[in-house]
Amino acid sequence: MRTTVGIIGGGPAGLLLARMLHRAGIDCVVLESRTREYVEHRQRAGMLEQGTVDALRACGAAGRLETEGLVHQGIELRFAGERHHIDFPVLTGGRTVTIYAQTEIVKDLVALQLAEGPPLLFEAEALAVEKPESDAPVVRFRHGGREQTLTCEWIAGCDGFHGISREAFPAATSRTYEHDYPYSWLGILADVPPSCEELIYARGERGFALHSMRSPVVSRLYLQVPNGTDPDDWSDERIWDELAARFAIDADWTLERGPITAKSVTPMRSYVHEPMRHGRLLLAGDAAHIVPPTGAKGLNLAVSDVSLLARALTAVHRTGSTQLIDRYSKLCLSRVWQATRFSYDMTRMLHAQPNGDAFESRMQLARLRRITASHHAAAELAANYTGLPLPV
Ligand code: RFL
Ligand code: PHB
Repeated sequence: MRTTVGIIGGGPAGLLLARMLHRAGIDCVVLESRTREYVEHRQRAGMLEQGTVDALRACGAAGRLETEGLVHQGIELRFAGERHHIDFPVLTGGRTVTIYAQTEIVKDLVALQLAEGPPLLFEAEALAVEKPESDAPVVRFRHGGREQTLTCEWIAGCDGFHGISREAFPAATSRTYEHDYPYSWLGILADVPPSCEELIYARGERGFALHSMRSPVVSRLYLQVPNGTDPDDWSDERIWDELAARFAIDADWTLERGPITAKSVTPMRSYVHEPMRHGRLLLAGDAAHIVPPTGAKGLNLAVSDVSLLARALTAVHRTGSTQLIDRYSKLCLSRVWQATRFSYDMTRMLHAQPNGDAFESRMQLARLRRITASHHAAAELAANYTGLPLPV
């Protein structure tokens, strides 16, 4: 098989890149190791920056998002028994965020791709990227029980944190930066209307909790738990009791409970691989970097990476100019490091230290007090949360 751009991974990064390239008249093939059913039901992100919504809209993939997405004007910070509203439009000159599940974005992009787009192969596992330094790099993959090759002009490694694309970077030129946090998130989906109109980020001595949502009738909630926690150790009743305790405030407010339909534990980690390009192989999304979910940046970074990548590949295709491709890694990484910093700060500000460090606890409260007392400090949070502009 031959194509212009071989895309490894059919998550949000790979699928959106394929859509953007298709709209630009560039052919590509997407190889996804899992089944369609699996990728469409993997529970993950839900908060979209305005730039992410704009990118989906610009490539004709926002039809359902326009009607089903929930536009949010801010978030609520809870601490010390108090609630504080952070008003995004006021603080950012009109920006908002949208709640629309990653599963739904993936379903929308898969449907478009199968109907109109270039080939998308499920259960096609990339085994290796070969000759990335040459003009004709190759993806070796297994599909339908046999090994095949896909010869490309460019290869996009969109295969997530556990993918194989990064392995094709020579050790001598790769640098990785990592930070593991001493806690995880227990996430649940529940068939109950959200008990709030906007997301609640709650900090307390019992640990962090987040109230998010998927629709007017489905809630998504998270609890800070120790690393290594087995979700089966948490009965539904224990989860609701702990959530209610962590969200408790002095005012009258009740957390509505309902049947829990999914439960999982996610460790918290920051990771960045530099550079994001080697020869004709370009990384995008979780394949190159991951952030803890407290800043809600992972999916949004995947979208900004592929927006830059599609722009760069389109320039090569139309004019032969490699100027943007040559700057791809540097441009992405500047935004990646800003999102890494923001996610780190949010995580450190909101999670209880497992060792109960009283000084850290006071520092967290001082940071939160500053944000709720100062327009400048709140505007800084709002600018980062709603998304920094794409670098030019
Ligand atoms: P993905 O989604 O991991 O997709 C990679 C795809 O590549 C496939 N693959 C292969 N295919 C072929 N051959 C191989 N050898 C392959 N190896 C892997 C995989 O099957 C998969 O389909 O990466 P992508 O596309 O870069 O997208 C990144 C996002 O999924 C991720 O950053 C977000 O989900 C992170 N995240 C959040 N991001 C946000 O922006 N806002 C949020 O609110 C948010 N909440 C979250 C999150 C992640 C979470 N977890 C579970 C880590 C909440 C949670 C709990
Ligand atoms: C989610 O809705 O899953 C979500 C929202 C905000 C976050 C993390 C996860 O910071």
